[in-house]
Amino acid sequence: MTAAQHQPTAVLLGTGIYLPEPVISNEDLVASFNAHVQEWNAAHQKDIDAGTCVAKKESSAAFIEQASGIKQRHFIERSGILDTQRMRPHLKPRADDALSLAAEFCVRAAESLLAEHSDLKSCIDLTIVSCGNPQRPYPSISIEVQHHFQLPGAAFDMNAACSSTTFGLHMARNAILAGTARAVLVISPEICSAQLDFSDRDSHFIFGDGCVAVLVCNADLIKQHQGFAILDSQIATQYSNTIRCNFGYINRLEDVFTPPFFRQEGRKVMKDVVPWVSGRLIEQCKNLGMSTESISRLWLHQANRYINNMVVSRFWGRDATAAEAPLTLERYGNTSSTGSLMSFHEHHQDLSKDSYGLLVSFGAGYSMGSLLLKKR
Ligand code: CO8
Repeated sequence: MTAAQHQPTAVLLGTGIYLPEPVISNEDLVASFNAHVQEWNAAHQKDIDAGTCVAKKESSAAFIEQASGIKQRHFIERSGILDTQRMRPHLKPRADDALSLAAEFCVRAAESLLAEHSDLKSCIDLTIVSCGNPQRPYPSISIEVQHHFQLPGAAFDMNAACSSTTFGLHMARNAILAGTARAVLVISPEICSAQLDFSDRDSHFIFGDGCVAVLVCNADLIKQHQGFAILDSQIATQYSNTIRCNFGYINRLEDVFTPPFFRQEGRKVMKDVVPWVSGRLIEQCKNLGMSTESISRLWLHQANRYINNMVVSRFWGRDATAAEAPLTLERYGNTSSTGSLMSFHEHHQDLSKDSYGLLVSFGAGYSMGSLLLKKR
């Protein structure tokens, strides 16, 4: 093949993850939530008795584990969340010239990855910070991170909700295939505790905080046996209001302030997600001329154990082993766009050379991203 015919291949070379140290178990979370309910109901007793207000119901650790599979999650801080008078983490203000919280998440997730591949640092032509829970509009967190690591090239932030990481990887692969970047760093800092209403029984247990970093590069830069080749990348969207967060600049213009937290119609989401995601994955394999049995592993978005089990059983037409579709949500909760990469980070070493796996996200929007990976 001549140099002109040479087709670049994008390789997922490595990943790094960061989880803040504090952990909140279902039991801790429910104890504080139920104390809040008792205080709230006592304060609103007159209205409850008059029928002008509905008493709040208590939460249950057993329900949470049974309905979602989640047992605990990591957060930036415990005491503020568990304080019934506050119900949100404490965060000390930082000076403008100090590393911001989201950038700190990025640095902690990426530092060992970059140390391991220090020879490639000068080839990182693009840094993408892609997440569903951004800290601020500007200056871009990605530029702050680029500056911190003294990386060349350009940087930008993007958001595709829980599909932010796979959409970021899609952009990274495209840049490598187009020859506009030799290597791309994609990082997803998800500070979910900031947009979660810890006084809402339906959603107080869902999320956790965490960050993933991924280094993608042109195969020509590295040794043959390293990483996973990204052979295909698909993204898709379909408008839906079932998962929504209205936080934004214009909230302060509204006369009646409605707290702009995460909210969802959980049952409807569950009904929509399973056929959409499994159908698209089966179609992706078909279009690539592959059988679903040739896929050894599904690294899926980590929202709910049942969703994943149902997607997996439709995809393969059978139940799968825990190793075929590994879960991390038990320990980390739903860490938004980082979930499938958390699963990949912890569960890829055992795959043999030439094994195939699909890295899959699904999220608000709706949005879905799926990348076909082949172990080199
Ligand atoms: N404690 C005790 N009981 C509770 C609690 C609680 N905290 N919450 C609800 N209940 C009770 C309800 O009151 C209800 O009781 P009753 O039947 O007497 O009225 C009963 O439990 C059942 O309530 P729900 O129907 O609300 O509970 P579910 O079984 O549906 O479980 C979940 C709730 C776990 C939130 C579930 O609906 C779910 O996971 N849905 C999927 C959506 C999801 O995973 N969201 C996560 C965040 S968004 C995201 O990550 C993207 C995901 C998918 C994207 C889709 C792309 C196409």
